[in-house]
Amino acid sequence: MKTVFSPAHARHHPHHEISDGTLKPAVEIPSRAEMVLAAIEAAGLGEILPPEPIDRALLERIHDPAYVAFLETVWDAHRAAGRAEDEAFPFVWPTPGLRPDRAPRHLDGRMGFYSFDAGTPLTAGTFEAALASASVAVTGAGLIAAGERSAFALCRPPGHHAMADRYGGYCFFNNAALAAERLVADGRRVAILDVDYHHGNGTQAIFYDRGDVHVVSIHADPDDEYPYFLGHADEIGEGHGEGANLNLPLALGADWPVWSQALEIALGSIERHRPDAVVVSLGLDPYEADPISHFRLTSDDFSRLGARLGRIECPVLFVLEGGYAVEALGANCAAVLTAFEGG
Ligand code: SP5
Ligand code: ZN
Repeated sequence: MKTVFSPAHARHHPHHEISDGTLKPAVEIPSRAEMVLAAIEAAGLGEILPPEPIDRALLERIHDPAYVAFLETVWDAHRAAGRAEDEAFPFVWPTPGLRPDRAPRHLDGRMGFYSFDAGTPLTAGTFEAALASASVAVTGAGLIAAGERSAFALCRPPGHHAMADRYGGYCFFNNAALAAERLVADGRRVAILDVDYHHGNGTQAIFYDRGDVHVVSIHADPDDEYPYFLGHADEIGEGHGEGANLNLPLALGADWPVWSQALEIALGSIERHRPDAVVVSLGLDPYEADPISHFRLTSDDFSRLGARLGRIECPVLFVLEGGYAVEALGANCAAVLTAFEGG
């Protein structure tokens, strides 16, 4: 399996996040991608390719052009405002009842307008890193379009929380959605299987009214876990997308017997939609030792997951999402991908 990777990920370098009610050390850090890269090299997974530049028109079919322009210019605005700090957090949002229809002029208003949480700082190279991550995903989709049976998009920063016009959950551009859109442009019916511990609220929202991309997610119950405000089982899609969104929320503490039951339901649903390509939003944060998560998958379970996904009949693109147990992250990711190939 070929991997697509860009060292530009390291230009997004947060030091802190706001979570657990306070300022904490960041968990979405550059060493994550380096650990994954080292592990797939050690496993001999296959060739590692750089991304091709992303088609801006494709980027702007998924993301609002004004949002893309905001991310592209926000750090200059941060410096122009005389701010010397090396990361910037939003802190005020246009919640219901306020005006959601206009982006303010002020930097703080704009950060709030284009985000939905304070867990996701902007840094000097955030735009370049996020654009490279999106390019990695779309290049991976291009490999599938060119006839590969599988490919791995080693994305960082992750993407599945990113909305059409808002960042959050450590995500800026929705890499999996962009990859799916690239495959739709190739004439394919696409399914996205999101196995990250957190609900992919951005992916769901982007495709909610579309029937050509089927979105299925296994995640921690949003009553108890981030992102809290989306991801329930009664969210089934709307309009052309009615029936094309499936949420499988699980109680905290889910282990392989529980989790793999949801996986079978997810794969059954995907099979019934007869996709020509599957994009797997591969979060490794269901891991038992993940520092911010509460599922109990073991490293062996990730091999079981990979082997099971290896039985999907159409081509599969893996897109890296979350996973914060940095020491085990590479091995767990390589376990999925090598078992996929060998299983
Ligand atoms: C891509 C991805 O996995 N994003 C996850 C964003 C989660 N942000 C909220 C983190 C809340 C952490 N709470 C930790 C509780 C354990 N002490
Ligand atoms: Zn996650």
